[in-house]
Amino acid sequence: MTESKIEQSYNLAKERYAALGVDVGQVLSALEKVSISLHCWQGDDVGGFENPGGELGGGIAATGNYPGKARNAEELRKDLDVVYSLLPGSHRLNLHAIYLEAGKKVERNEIEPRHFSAWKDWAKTNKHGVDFNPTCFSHPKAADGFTLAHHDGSVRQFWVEHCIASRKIGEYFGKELGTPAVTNIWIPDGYKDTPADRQSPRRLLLESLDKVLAEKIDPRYNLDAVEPKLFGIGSESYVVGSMEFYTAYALSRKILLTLDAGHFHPTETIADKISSLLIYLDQLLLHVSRGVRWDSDHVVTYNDDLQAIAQEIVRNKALEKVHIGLDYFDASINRVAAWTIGSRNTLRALLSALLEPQAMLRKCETEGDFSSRLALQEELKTFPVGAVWDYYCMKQNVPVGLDFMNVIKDYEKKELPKR
Ligand code: RNT
Ligand code: ZN
Repeated sequence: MTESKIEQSYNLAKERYAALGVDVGQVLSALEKVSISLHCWQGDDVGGFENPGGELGGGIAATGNYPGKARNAEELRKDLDVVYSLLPGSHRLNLHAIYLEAGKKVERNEIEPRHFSAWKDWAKTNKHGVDFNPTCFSHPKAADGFTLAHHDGSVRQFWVEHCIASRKIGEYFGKELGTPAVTNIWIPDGYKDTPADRQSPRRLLLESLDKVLAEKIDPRYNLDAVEPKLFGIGSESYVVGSMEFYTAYALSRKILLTLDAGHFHPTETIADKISSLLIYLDQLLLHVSRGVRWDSDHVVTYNDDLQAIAQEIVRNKALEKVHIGLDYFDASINRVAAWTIGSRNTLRALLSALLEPQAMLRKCETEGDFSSRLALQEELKTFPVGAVWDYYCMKQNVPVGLDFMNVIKDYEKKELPKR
């Protein structure tokens, strides 16, 4: 498509939205400010660089064997640079502790900011904020599926120390980059089969988390989050860190709660949780993901769930309260494409939500005119959001439409055979 055609379509679209009282120019400046946090672990199937050939374990799994996964941090950054170049706007990176560059084996409870200095330099140069995660899986001390809630106090202590070290790394990124890191704790702890005692591990988890959070860190540098889950691989019957546990925990400790779209019953969506939680919690972290039958972490597609999440963030005026991260790992397709497609979809869903004629819809609702509300909601589904998206991409100097795939195909030809 030529520039003038993109512009023409945009102008027509703009008129359609203006007729509903929506100022598209304002919408685009709001979208420009949105920064989503790209999960480093899509690039190497959650392997990390702690020890070469380390096995992924702990209730999550990446499936597929598409060639070309990043084998070291340099390759991962190179891949990420391509992804960021295909996304309109300026975005963050979500880093896991196992992506350290230490040059030798460092125990998880001994990781330090200096092991992440190359990431910091890269983030600074490219103006990416960084978020962080302790890695409480893929480790001998997590092999029986328990970490912070382990019945053995010495194992718990090890993971407490790892989480404390991780918060300090979050703080370091926050200070260095001038934007707070959200340090998110997810642990796999749970049982495959019916437990005899559901409460004791939860009491231990509470105790461990309180130790992790004992030291106050300036929220300008680091924000803490906890991520609940209903079930995992090997923890089908019971997960210690459930939604109820962590909601109450986050609320009582004034930290963030993380909602992962794949962590609930298959028909339960996280979108409807946002408005309630934001009445009580100041901020949330999202792991935008797509479960298929189970928490399978498929690439985020432009489906109803994603649109509902975006709508809830926008309708609650919560773009500054909801940190939007992605969380999936598909090893069956080009990993740069997986990142790019999911990120572009998330941004496009936010655009679509921002383009909603909220005043009109709410008016129908308060007047009890539900037929008009439904008619408008349905009409909006085929409104020309794509024309606005294309124009936005053009203005942001990133590929329009499918052109991003040409860049990825070229990169794949040049770079991936070397791996
Ligand atoms: C696992 C959680 C967690 C992980 C990442 C790698 O079920 O979703 O967020 O996916 O920490
Ligand atoms: Zn997650």
